[in-house]
Amino acid sequence: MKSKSDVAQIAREALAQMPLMDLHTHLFDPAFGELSLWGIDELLTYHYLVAEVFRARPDLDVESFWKLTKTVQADLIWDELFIKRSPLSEACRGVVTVIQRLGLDPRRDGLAGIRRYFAGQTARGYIDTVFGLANISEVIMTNDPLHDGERAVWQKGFDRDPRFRAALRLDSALMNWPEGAERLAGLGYEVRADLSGPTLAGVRRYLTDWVQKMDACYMAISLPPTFRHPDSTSPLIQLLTKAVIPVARECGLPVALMIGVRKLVNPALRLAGDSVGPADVSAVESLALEFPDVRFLVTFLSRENTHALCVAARKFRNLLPFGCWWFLNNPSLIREMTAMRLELLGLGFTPQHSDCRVLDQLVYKWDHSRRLIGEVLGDKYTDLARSGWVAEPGEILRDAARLLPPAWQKAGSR
Ligand code: HDL
Ligand code: ZN
Repeated sequence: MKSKSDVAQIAREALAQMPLMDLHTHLFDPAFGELSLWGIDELLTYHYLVAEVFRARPDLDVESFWKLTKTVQADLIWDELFIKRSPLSEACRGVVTVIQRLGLDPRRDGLAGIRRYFAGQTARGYIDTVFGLANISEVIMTNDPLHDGERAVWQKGFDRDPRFRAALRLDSALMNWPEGAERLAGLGYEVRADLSGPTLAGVRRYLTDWVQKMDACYMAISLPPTFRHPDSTSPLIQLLTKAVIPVARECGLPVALMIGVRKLVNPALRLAGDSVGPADVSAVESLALEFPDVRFLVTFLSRENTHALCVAARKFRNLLPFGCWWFLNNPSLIREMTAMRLELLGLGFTPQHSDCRVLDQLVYKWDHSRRLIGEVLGDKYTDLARSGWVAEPGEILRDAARLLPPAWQKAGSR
């Protein structure tokens, strides 16, 4: 029987060493070529760091920055956020973690030395390096058939790398309807701006076609803080309840709702221009109540919604809270959210996804999160032991794999 003091260490080691599946990323199978981002210049020009360099350089003209080459943008970011200032932000520290885990020394090698390392890598070889260092078994991509470049690869067909699973992303088709209608029609789906006639059947056909073509794990959509359900005035609610959810039920897939994004509050920052707003958690309770046989993977962008989502998940077993998303993916908030979720939901949630856009980020986003989640989980086992229940090592490993399973199918069975 292990002692009380061992359980926390066993939990931390379990999180540190277990292979796991990454529920939501923007990474791509290498078959997607240029869409698959990797390397130091992509790491440095990640939109999180772009937002930060503009704060470091209020004099920097934004449009002039965008005209710079990626290499020059990276030089500027490195100089401002790593040389002239210590890289203390989570996004900056992440770059340091990646460089160090690759066996390089960011201060000794400098940007030139780091670039020389990457010059010696191949895209496919580097995928093996990153998945090995991060100990990731598979990632789930974010796939959009209405993105012309991505669709062309799907339509041409390719030998899939089993480490890259698919998720059908719905924003471009369904958000701000009828903005997507023309593009759906362009693909041969009979849809009308007023949702009349064959439209909902046409959207269901689009969803079914692409869920099958991609072998999608789930369908996902990001939603504004104003998202409400029920809402008889909303075309989006019609599309969700009469197209997305019926297809999810038919295909036996969950629907991922990612709520709280205020798009492009500062358009000049492009991808870095989105912000956050507190949303109405009762909307997902209402959906869970109306569709008890459909599973909803739910994450909110606002810290303020975290507790209410935990309570909602206690009321509706078809709600699965997941991840510390985007602006919440920081140590202080990962600790707070994971403790809150363990206390309210036990093992009935998915603590983290990486949201990586650049392949190398798998290394740091999971290094940082494994340590944090392991610490919080370890504290909970210590609390449990103090209360009189000393978990066995095998039980701790079993529990950890429930929280962060190594494969998608296992994620489905909570
Ligand atoms: O909508 C999303 O999936 C978000 O994750 C956005 O892609 C966001 O820009 C992002 O990369 N967050 O980390
Ligand atoms: Zn994302």
